[in-house]
Amino acid sequence: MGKNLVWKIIGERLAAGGREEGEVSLRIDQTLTQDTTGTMACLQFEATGAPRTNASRSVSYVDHNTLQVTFENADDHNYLQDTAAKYGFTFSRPGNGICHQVHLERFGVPGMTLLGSDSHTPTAGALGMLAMGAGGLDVALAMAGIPFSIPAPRVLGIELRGRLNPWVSAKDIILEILRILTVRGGVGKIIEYRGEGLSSLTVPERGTIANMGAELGATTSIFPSDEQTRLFLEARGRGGDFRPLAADEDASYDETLVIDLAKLEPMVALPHSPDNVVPVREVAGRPVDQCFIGSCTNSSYIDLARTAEIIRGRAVSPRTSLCIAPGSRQTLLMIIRDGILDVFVRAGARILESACGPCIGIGQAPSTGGVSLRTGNRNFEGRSGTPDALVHLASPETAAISAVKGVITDPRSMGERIEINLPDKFIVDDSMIIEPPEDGSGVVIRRGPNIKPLPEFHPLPDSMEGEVLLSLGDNITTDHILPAGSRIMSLRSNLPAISEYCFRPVDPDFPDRARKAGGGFIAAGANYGQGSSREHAALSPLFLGVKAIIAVSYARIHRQNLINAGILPLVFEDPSDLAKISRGDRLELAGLYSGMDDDAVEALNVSTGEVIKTRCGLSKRQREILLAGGALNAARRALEGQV
Ligand code: MIC
Ligand code: SF4
Repeated sequence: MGKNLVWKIIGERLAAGGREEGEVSLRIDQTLTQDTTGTMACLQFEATGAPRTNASRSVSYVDHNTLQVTFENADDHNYLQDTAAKYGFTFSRPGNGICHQVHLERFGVPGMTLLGSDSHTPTAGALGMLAMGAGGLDVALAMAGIPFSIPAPRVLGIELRGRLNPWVSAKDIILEILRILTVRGGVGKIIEYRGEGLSSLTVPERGTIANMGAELGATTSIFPSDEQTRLFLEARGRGGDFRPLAADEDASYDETLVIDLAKLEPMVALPHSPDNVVPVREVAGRPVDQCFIGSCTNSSYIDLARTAEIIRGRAVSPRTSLCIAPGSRQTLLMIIRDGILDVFVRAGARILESACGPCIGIGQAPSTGGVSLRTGNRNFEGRSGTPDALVHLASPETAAISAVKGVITDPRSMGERIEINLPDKFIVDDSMIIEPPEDGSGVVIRRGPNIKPLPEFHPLPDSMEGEVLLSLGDNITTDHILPAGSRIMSLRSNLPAISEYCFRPVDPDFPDRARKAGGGFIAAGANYGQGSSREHAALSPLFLGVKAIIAVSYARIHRQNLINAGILPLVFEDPSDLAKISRGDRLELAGLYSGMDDDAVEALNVSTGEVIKTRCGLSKRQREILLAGGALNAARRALEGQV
């Protein structure tokens, strides 16, 4: 049996472990950070004592909280620019674009590994990279030269057959896959796309699909590097980075799924989950207050060119607001050159900065109870900044025609297909990218008053007791645990201040209660911590005294972030035991050291007298991290040992 592409790349980059060991440690070629996870990543990189990044390229992007509504934000950006110069990172200035779009255009290289402190880093899988999201600390450690570990993945081969019909696009493919597999369907897996249907999908379209693999919970997604990849790189003056890559003809997969592209139709994810997917025709006619075309999922030139052809000569409906954010400055320059921006402005669209913006609640919060139709990847409750907004996710085609009609509209009602001819050459202008000096040792780092030191990390004790602070259901997102939005994101480098918002959407009194109780435990259902890579969703609970979580299951990145922070993530042996833990109960966990070795820890519910069996499922490396009091302590020891 031949090899699939995933294991070929793993084979090339393997530092330790393997399929049998249950974990693989990979050498990381490139890293990316973005501003709202990057300040913490840089503070942690500084704490490792490493003089300069070890990666062949580390890019520090400022693309999330670019509004600078208060000084904290601007201070953070200065800090990031200075750390980039000092430690050898390429710096992408605010306004240069969304990290995942810019990384595809300027830096991604087929066959390389990429680790990014953002859950949508897998977007670069569109180029045949093995690109993974992680907490800032894991990225900091990768920059310090420590390999990155993931559970040995199962590989899901998704075969695409046939060709898409007019008005059906890449977004509809991934929405259909989400409908089939759900937000938990990709956990523990890497998705590898294959089949003859690939040949008609350009790299940015593949990027849309790889991007939303994060919503499936997948470790990452990857496409072969083929003729489309070559064309994409050559059009951007990077033909030299091309390298053909594919699975062996007779490659085997742990699981397979076949999608017939010709059978797909325009799809939409209804509030409040990316897997709540139905065909657009089922909700056609629903009034729309706002449409947003942008985000790292659908903001490339091809997305905007199609949007322009739909709204050319038309006007945005008076009841609807249409906002458009080009994904990168390169795309912005191209749509200026090709007259597309002119079409948008004439139609009455509002043009936003090339940044994340509305996707993460930074501006354009919908009206109370408003219906928003967006081309992004997440429609979690409250994420848009309006707690009761009804956010729907769809393709740029569906969003554009709906903005014109003022109601959700199936783009197939437009009639004949609109053909877009992609330019052979794209404008290359890297003037908002700053390369670091050869020697950054003399750079003095500006640190604003909002940049606070890291918290103290303590080794895991052998026993713990305390109160159950929250008992939660399934699919709790990191937006529930530590919400985003411009105001709260400005506090990402100030743990004491941001912790005041911990669990606010679930229980606004949580920080006070946690402090009064002297910390404690959290119980939760399946897929706890899905969504973002923000390690603040682990660090804030740690800061408020959370010692362990017992859940039915976890999202990969969040579970590792908990371990990195020194919080023990336990799993119910019997998922129905979640019902045996209520808020306010007192728990006792004893014999943790031997329990971790034996993969069996008993939690005594002192309030009810019941004993609840749990598992830890920790690798040797993860046990060591917890015993050392978190990944930073463990890494410092390892790095000292190297000297
Ligand atoms: C997101 O889409 O939720 C974010 C904001 O990009 C996060 C990162 C963050 O919280 O800073 C992510 O996806 O990892
Ligand atoms: Fe930015 Fe939204 Fe993409 Fe996250 S999902 S990186 S907030 S555009």
